[in-house]
Amino acid sequence: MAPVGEELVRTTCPRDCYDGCGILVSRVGGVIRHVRGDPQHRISRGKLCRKCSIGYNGVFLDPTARLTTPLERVGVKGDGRWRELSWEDALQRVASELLRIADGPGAQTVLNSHYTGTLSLIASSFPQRFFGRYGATEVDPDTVCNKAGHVALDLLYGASEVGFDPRTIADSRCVIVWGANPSACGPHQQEHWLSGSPGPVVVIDPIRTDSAIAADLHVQLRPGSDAALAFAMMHVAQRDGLIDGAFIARHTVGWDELRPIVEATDVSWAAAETGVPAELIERVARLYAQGPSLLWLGQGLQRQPLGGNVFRAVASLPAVTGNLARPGAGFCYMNGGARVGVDHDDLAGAAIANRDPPEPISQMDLAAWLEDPTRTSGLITWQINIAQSSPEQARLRRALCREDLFHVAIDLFATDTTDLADIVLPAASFLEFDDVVAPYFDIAISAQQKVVDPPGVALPNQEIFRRLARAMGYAERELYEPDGAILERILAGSGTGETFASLAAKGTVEPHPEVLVQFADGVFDTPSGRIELASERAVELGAPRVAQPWVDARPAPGMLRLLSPASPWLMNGSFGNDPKIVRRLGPSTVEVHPADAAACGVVDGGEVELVNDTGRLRARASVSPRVPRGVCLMAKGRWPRLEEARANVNVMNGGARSDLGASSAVHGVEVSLRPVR
Ligand SMILES: Nc1nc2c(c(=O)[nH]1)N[C@H]1C(S)=C(S)[C@@H](COP(=O)(O)OP(=O)(O)OC[C@H]3O[C@@H](n4cnc5c(=O)[nH]c(N)nc54)[C@H](O)[C@@H]3O)O[C@H]1N2
Ligand SMILES: Nc1nc2c(c(=O)[nH]1)N[C@H]1C(S)=C(S)[C@@H](COP(=O)(O)OP(=O)(O)OC[C@H]3O[C@@H](n4cnc5c(=O)[nH]c(N)nc54)[C@H](O)[C@@H]3O)O[C@H]1N2
Ligand code: SF4
Ligand SMILES: [Mo]
Repeated sequence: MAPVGEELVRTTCPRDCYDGCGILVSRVGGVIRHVRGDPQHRISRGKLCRKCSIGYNGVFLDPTARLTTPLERVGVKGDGRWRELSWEDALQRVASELLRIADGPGAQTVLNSHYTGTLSLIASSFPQRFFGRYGATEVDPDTVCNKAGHVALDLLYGASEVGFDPRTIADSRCVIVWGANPSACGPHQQEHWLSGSPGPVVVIDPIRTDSAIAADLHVQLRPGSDAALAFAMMHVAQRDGLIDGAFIARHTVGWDELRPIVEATDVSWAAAETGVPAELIERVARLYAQGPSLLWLGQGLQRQPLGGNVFRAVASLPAVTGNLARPGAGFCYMNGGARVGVDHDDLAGAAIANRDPPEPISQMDLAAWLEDPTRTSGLITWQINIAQSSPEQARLRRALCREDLFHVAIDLFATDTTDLADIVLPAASFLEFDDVVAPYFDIAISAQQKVVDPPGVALPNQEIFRRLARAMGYAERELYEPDGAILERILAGSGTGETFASLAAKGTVEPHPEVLVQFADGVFDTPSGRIELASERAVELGAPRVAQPWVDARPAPGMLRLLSPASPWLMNGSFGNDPKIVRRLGPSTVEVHPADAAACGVVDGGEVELVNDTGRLRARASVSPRVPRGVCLMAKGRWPRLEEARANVNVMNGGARSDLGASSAVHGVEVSLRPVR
């Protein structure tokens, strides 16, 4: 029975997740009783995922776990002694340091490092107005996650954030999930969308994930061999007359260059390279090519040394087989805010940005930049936990300890990154301010509604940067625009006719009542105006004109390829400090195939050490046939500060970059494994 005085508040989960769940919060006497899925929401259907149902009712509501007031370090970096400051004093201190740096070595020596702690539109983009005005060097956010895929799709299709409309699955006859793991990363899409596929579901993943188990076909290939598989599939389609010549002629350029490579691709060669039986390749190729088929391009797929080439090869499939521009067909990497009319440049203040902004740097270079006083004097980290998520963890940690690096960290919690800052600023959580969310799989727009006041004096990101702008003495009105005005503009742009209040009452609105057909207009924003199977721009980026059937070299004897994708219990690092989640996670574990375990002398449950040139880490071995030979698996996102070794999997990540976009190739890391006696 509902308690007396219960109010229900509808809101939205703003995490970096395919689902975009609707939430219903129960509040009594101004205090949150519980946070649950909204039963009326088409995706969440009354249930949050396992991590959020724990974390949003656990650490997110625990004021003793949250940062509640600005802090200034008093001891040496990292020794954990702090002094509380008022907002005014904290922001005065930040402003005077930033002005000192701008007058001395230059604003470009301050790095702006941020990512997707929240994806609500104002909180994630408004602070960019400040950084543009100041002239800081941006640490290109997507380079730690999905940049190679964006660049590859942009080369081919002139767009990477225009995906299929998921509702078109009703018209499809086959869905391929290629290098994504919705069972962990989009659990509601797995349970309610993928499971409703009218045709067979194919999962292409080296790991036997829960998505692979639930699929009709699991193609368990070697990591980094996907381009060979894609070429073999195109070969089968071409050989069996399943190529769409009319579509190719009308909408593509470069088939004449791609075709000879496709024709020369030998299916048995691809079978040997990928480790996938030739009959299975043939079967999946025909299924896909006959269509109409959907192709979900995962982010795990491109976090590879040749991730850009892999993506170009796989993403050529829809064009060559005509699985595009018709119902039930298309590909999806993600659907960007522009699909619901969001003007990102406007939100991020492009109009007031420095005319000649410094070149962004790759997250892969973060440690090298931060350890170099001639290149960096300052660092502002907001909604990112670099000491958890970035490569070269030990080197980065040493760089963050530089006493002459002025570091401001903004977060909800004390993290490994805030631990090493000079000034720590407390951010409000999504339950504590109004905003709007545009999910990146479904084409929808949702309200994030304030439920309670923030703990202590915590503030939303955007308000922190408004106050900082004032402390800097900046005049541009864009730096002070209130949330209400921005919300109104976003909603006007969405064409939904909603006000914030009406959207909040509904939770989520899908602006297009009819199911969209991807690229129905046949317009592609490439130099030729067509899909560029061959691309001169690729050559300018140092890549071949057309995708190639290239395969990563196998690990040297004694080495295993270490995959570190998402954990179903964590959202990147978020919730890694929730006591219940920590218990569920148990000790740090590495999964390894029985044959490799035997070869390394490793036993199930035994303690092992993972070693490579970048670092080493101890873990508990879990011997499992879920993982293929030559591969080991350790999820991302544990908090170094809660581990005995003060490190997580990224201590072994050397920061190698992919072939396109200077993006992370973390799934190419190799390690050796040995038992600890
Ligand atoms: N629970 C949970 N959900 C999340 C996140 C989280 O941390 N936890 N993170 C969010 C974020 S930031 C992102 S970017 C998305 C990512 O979500 P996804 O797009 O699903 O990507 P990943 O989980 O990184 O990896 C997906 C799969 O790629 C596989 N893979 C690795 N190498 C290869 C390869 O060479 N070939 C193929 N075919 N597959 C390969 C991995 O085994 C893994 O199962 O998830 C979001 N959702
Ligand atoms: N080994 C390995 N490493 C990886 C990956 C991998 O596959 N393997 N994946 C990479 C990928 S895909 C990604 S996206 C990155 C993610 O890396 P990060 O972005 O560093 O992920 P989190 O650790 O979740 O850090 C987000 C922080 O934002 C905070 N936060 C949440 N909401 C707010 C807010 O409103 N305001 C502010 N100021 N802070 C907020 C959270 O408390 C949290 O500390 O990790 C990358 N690292
Ligand atoms: S993280 Fe994803 S699955 Fe979990 S509640 Fe949020 S939107 Fe839903
Ligand atoms: Mo990501």
